[in-house]
Amino acid sequence: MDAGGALAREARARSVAGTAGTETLDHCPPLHPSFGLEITGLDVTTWDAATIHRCKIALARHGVLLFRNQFLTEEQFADVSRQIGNGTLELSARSVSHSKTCPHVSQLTNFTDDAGDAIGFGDNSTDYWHSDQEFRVNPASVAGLHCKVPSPIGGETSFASTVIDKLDIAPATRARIRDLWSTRVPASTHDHVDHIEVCHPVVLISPFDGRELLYHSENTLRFIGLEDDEGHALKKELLEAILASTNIYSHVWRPGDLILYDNTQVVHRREAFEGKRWLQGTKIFAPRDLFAYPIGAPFDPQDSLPLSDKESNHHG
Ligand SMILES: O=C(O)CCC(=O)C(=O)O
Ligand SMILES: [Fe+2]
Repeated sequence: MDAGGALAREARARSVAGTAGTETLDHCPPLHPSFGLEITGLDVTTWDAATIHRCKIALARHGVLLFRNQFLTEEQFADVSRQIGNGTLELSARSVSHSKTCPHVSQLTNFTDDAGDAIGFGDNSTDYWHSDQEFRVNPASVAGLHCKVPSPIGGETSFASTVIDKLDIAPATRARIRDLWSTRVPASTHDHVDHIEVCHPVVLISPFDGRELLYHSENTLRFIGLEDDEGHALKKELLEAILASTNIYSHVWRPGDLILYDNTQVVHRREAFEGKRWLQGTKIFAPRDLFAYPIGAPFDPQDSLPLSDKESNHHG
């Protein structure tokens, strides 16, 4: 048997294994001891179907994927986002951020055009821990961020895992939240979404591996069926568990970084920054066989008591 033939057979076997999803990317370096992977040695503009499949599995298992040195056009970023999801993207809820040439890519930046007009959403007053799209009945729950210009000071994006097994939550609380639902409303700057209150389950189940995921953030407005005080206390208890310092990964951006994250496995926020910063974002409908889905419903505020009016102004 010649060496070339053996190598070709091996490559074929590898590619078949990849197609079947048996070859994982789990050897890649973690971003944090309990979640996230940096996928190395890959160009997302030329990845093949088997590699895309392996990346979907890696995202379903690890919650956050980082790819360095991906200098993408807006069209390439939108295509990559469609490929990692179910093929459909959602528009950002802030129309000021819609790219003029590729509206499903949002411009997250304080850069201005030649006339001095904003080219995107540059406000930094909304840096709360959140889950993208949580104010929608049907959230596009996977998201992409692509770095064009990192800020010279600060401006990391921080992620905290919501995988319940890894959180310090008392067993009694864990049992209590299993059948609870909570609500959200859009921010006042969200002009591209219905301004209704929506409810979602507090605990989601990953169809990939059965893990329980906490769908909870600073934007949680009320727990259905709980009184005000009880709701406040529960909100605080759950946030403290998610935001334990050992449960957070803060990403320091470099130009060309691409991050894909599953909003059911992490919450995130932008950290304070100085100077110019330019990220781009996509909101991605996830394949339902691999990712938990926070399918919700409109909620009638007459049915329950609010946590407080002021908390409805948090956002991301
Ligand atoms: O700019 C960032 O670091 C995060 C932006 C973000 O959270 C979003 O667009 O949903
Ligand atoms: Fe976000």
